[in-house]
Amino acid sequence: MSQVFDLDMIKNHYSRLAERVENARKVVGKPLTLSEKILYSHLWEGSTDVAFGRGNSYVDFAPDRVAMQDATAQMALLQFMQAGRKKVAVPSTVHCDHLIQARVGSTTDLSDSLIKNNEVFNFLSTISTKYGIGFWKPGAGIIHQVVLENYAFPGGLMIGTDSHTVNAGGLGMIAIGVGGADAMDVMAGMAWELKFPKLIGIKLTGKLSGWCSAKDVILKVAGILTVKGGTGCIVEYFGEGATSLSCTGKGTICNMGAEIGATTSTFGYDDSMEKYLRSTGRPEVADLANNIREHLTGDAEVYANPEMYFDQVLEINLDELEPYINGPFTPDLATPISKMKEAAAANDWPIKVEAGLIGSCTNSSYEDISRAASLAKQAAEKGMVPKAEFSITPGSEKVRFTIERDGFIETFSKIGAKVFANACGPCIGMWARAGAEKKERNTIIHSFNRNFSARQDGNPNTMAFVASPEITTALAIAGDLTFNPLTDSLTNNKGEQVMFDAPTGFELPPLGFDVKDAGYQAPAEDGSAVEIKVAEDSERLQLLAPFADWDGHNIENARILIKAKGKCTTDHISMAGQWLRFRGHLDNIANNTLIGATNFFNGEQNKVKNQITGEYAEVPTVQRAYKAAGIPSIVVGDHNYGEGSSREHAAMQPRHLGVRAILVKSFARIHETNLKKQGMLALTFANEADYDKIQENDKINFVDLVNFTAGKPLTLELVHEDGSKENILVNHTYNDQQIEWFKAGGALNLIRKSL
Ligand code: MIC
Ligand code: SF4
Repeated sequence: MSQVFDLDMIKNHYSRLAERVENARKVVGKPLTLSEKILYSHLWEGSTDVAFGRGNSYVDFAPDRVAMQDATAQMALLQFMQAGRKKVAVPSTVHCDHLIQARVGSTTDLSDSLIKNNEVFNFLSTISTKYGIGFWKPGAGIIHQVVLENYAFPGGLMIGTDSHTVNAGGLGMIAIGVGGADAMDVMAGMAWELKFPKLIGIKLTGKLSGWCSAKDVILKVAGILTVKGGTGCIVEYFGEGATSLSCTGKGTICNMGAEIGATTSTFGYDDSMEKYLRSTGRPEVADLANNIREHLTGDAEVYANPEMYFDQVLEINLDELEPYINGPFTPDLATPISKMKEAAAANDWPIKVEAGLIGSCTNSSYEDISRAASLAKQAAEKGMVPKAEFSITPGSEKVRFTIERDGFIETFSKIGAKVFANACGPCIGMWARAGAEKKERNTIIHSFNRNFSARQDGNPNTMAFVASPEITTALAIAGDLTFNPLTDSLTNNKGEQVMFDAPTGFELPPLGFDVKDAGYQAPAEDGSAVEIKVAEDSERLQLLAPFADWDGHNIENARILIKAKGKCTTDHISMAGQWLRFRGHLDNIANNTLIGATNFFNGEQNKVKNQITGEYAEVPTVQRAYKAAGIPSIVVGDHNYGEGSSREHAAMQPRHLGVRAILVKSFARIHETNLKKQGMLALTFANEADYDKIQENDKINFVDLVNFTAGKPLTLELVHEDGSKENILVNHTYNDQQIEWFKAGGALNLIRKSL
């Protein structure tokens, strides 16, 4: 039996929507995009008399719900425990999905992970029970798939401690990834602040056919906008092409909008969403949404003349789209499949595909799996088996149960595919890949969203390419990166040349979804008696100690811990994979701080100069030495620093180890906020070229930190080794409130004080 969660909250919101949208239209003074309707109907103050400046007004919002996954929930809830509340203020959920390692297959892997992560799963289950949080057990599925199936609703506003929270845009939400400290604020009943985003409109015309799928839309968009093109923006899709896509296909597109740095992406409510709501057991929500359809999509004038209402407009014709393969090492290096032969040769990418992996929150819907299965079936019938290792990770137990019932798992098994547990698995480096430790150069292809160095198997020489599940399947069978299933044939076991027919599938299960045990655990009605224990000697969990407040002085004689060269994502700052086990223990996880970043001065990873001894050592070791000696330090970086994950560990670890400031050319949004929340200085070069002025043995003095003011740049004095000095200007985006966080040593300290 299915259950509609929090129906009253949805009813309540919908009952006020018409009035709020009308009011917003008056204030803004023109027709509204869907994004504006959702944002203006979720103001913390209820309404406003002034329109907000896109890209500059800080606005307080009241999200409808919060979602957290196991790897980030630990830190979010360790912080929430200190907020002094009995219960969460808005509906919230925890999902156990990141900590399950893919090794031999679903059943064994799941039971192994229950043993290995017992302490953490228990902590999350108990703390959820206590504070009124819905808990999804290990094996229930990947957070974003479970949220789409159960909680997402058109017109809603949600935040989640994971960058792919944006997936729920597929069901017409504004869903945004945040750090745990932001989630804590909302669960503690406070407003959630966001700089009012700019708006990118993407008009989709035509209709997908043949080998193309929703994934190819976002792979193409990533190629156009690049990994930072969406920063500070909401991407709103519209047009006949948009309504022709399935709801989960829309989810795929929104999901991977995280890879272009977009705050989120969304689509207006339409028939595909209605069908999905009904199919996932929520006809009540579909009926409610149908009554107010016009408020759950952008105004007609906006979609007719998008240039007048969006800050940037793109148009993509789905009739002309071709499948894309993006990578390696970055999700925006987009190659159309017809150009792969040339691109691979020109870049010397290994052509042999060693592994093909289907799954992740991006592409693990019933539709995705049914289309991939149609190719697996053809392979079996035409006498082919995958040349590469081939695996499938279903997105949720609901999807897994249904695809098993419908025979797809059997189809995959016939060609030797492995089915892993319903979890993140290889997407987040939880993949015990045999031989990865040899660090050989090799190629893999997957249907996930991220392909940063070392992300899937810990091997920095693995070149991971991102594609649709269909293309992933075809290339795993061919074992060849340059195989183009649209034009090329393969040799089968009888030595004949055979070609694939284009994949086919089902938008939704023809027989409906089914599941025996979806894996949900409801919280206690009254959790006040529930006790939360964290063992003193635990290596996995550690209660948080408050960070020190600012001493009121300029920072002086700061050393450069590392000047990072090129890409420095959250995976470079705080690696996942095996390190996920320490996500609840700040001091232990701090031992991976910046070990993946490349040192500008020697081109090496995890090797920086210790200015006390003059010797080179590992980044965490050197930083611990500075901390012990009371020497302040700063980290310098390039563009889009902190791209990728929402993990606030990437901000808390340097903070814990005593780093004072991060100075870069530009930041990714979530990471910048995480730094501010944790009481760090997040600064950008006013003049990008000043990055080149920073030398390895420099000492840095803050000249005017004592006058830290919103909207005013700061001055740093660089003292070079030869005694010469020069000043540089650095910008920041702190508002008054955020400056208070800095002074207090972090936002949580302010809450602690108010208790
Ligand atoms: C990811 O895809 O990198 C993650 C793992 O889901 C992260 C969250 C985390 O680091 O725990 C994300 O995207 O926010
Ligand atoms: Fe999990 Fe990968 Fe999705 Fe992150 S991107 S939530 S690791 S499946």
